[in-house]
Amino acid sequence: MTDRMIVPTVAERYKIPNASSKLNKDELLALYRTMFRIRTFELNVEQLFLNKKIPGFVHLYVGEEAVATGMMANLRKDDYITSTHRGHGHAVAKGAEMNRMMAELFGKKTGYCRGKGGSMHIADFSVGMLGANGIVGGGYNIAAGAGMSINVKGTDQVAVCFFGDGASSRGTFHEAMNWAAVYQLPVIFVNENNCYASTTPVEGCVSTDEIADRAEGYGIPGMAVDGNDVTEVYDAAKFMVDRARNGEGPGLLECKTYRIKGHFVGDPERYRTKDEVQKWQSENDPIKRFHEYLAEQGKKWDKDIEKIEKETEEEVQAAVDFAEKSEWPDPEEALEDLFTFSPNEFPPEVK
Ligand SMILES: Cc1ncc(C[n+]2csc(CCOP(=O)(O)OP(=O)(O)O)c2C)c(N)n1
Ligand SMILES: [Mg+2]
Repeated sequence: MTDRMIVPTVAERYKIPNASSKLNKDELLALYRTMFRIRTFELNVEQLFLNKKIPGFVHLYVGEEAVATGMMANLRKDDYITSTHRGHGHAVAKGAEMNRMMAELFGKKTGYCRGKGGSMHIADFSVGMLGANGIVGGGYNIAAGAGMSINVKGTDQVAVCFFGDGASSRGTFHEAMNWAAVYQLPVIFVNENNCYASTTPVEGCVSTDEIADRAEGYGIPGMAVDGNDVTEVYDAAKFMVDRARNGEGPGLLECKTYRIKGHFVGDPERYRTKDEVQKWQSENDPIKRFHEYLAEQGKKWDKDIEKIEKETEEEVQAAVDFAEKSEWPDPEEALEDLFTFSPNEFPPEVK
C-alpha cells in the first residue's frame, strides 16, 4: 500500500461509528457492484473514444470509484448532488440511466441532452443529479443553493458537492463554504483529491497539509479519509450525511485518491512517471482492495462477485448497443433546448 493510506481508520481517528462493519451481505455487494459498474462503464468509454465512436472530451473516473460509491450509498434518491467534468461515476452511482448516458456520449438523440451536451453536461434531476460541469468549481454554489432550497422547504434532504483538489482553490469554494456554514445548510462538500489538477500536483496549489483543514476556517467539521477504501468513505460519509440530515449543518470531506488514467483520454501524461501510476494501480486499486477486504473478513463471495461482474458487463454492452442503434439528432433541432422559458411560457408539465 502507498504512503497516502491513512492509518488508523477514519472511525478511530475521528471517533465516529464504524458503520460499514454493520453492513450486511447485500449492502456490501451493492458497494462492489456500484464500483464495478463505474469501472466497466469507464473502460468501455475509453475504448469507444479511442475508436472514434465518442466525440469531444472525456475525463475518466477510473481509480476514484470508492468515493462516489461510499458517498452515494448514504444518499436517498431525493438527495441532490452536483458533479464535475469527471462526472460519469457520480451519475452512475446516483442512479442515472446508463443507456441515456452512453447515448449522450455518442451524441445521439436518446441521450440525456438529446446528444447536444456530451460528457460534461449529463444531468438527471429525477434522481437528484443536478449536473456535471465543464466549469471547474462550478458546482459549489449550485449545491449551496440546493441546500438553501432544502432549508426553505423544511425537508430532511441533503446536497452533496463533489469537487477536485484543483477546484478547491477556486474562489467559489470559499463563498459556498461560508454561505453553507453561516446558514447551517445541509451540504456536504466532498473533495476528490486525486493528486493532480490536470498537470499540476496538489502540492503546487494547496498550502495546507490537508484540504480538509480548510473546514476549520468556517467552523464546520473537516475529515480526510482514504478515498480508495470504500468502507472509510462510507463511514465518514454516513457521519456527515446523518448530521446534515439532522439539521446540524455542512461538512467537508476530503477523499484521498488517485487518477489512474490521464486527465482526459489522450493525455500524454508528461507530469508523472509510469512507475507512480503502476504503483497506485497494483497496490491501491479500490476495487481490488475491497475484494481483498471481503476475503480477509472471511466473506467467500466469489461466486456472487462473478455474477455481479457478468451482469455488469452485459449491462454496459447493452448501453453501448443502445447508443449505437439510436438516431442522430436532426440538424433542425440544433437551436432547440438552448433557452429556458419565461415563467408565463412554462409548459403545463413544468408548472
Ligand atoms: C474555471 C475553469 N478553469 C480551468 C478549466 C480547465 N480545467 C479543466 S479540468 C482542470 C483541472 C481540474 O483539476 P481538479 O479540480 O483537481 O479535478 P480533476 O481533473 O483532478 O478531477 C482544469 C484546470 C476549467 N474547465 N474551468
Ligand atoms: Mg484533481
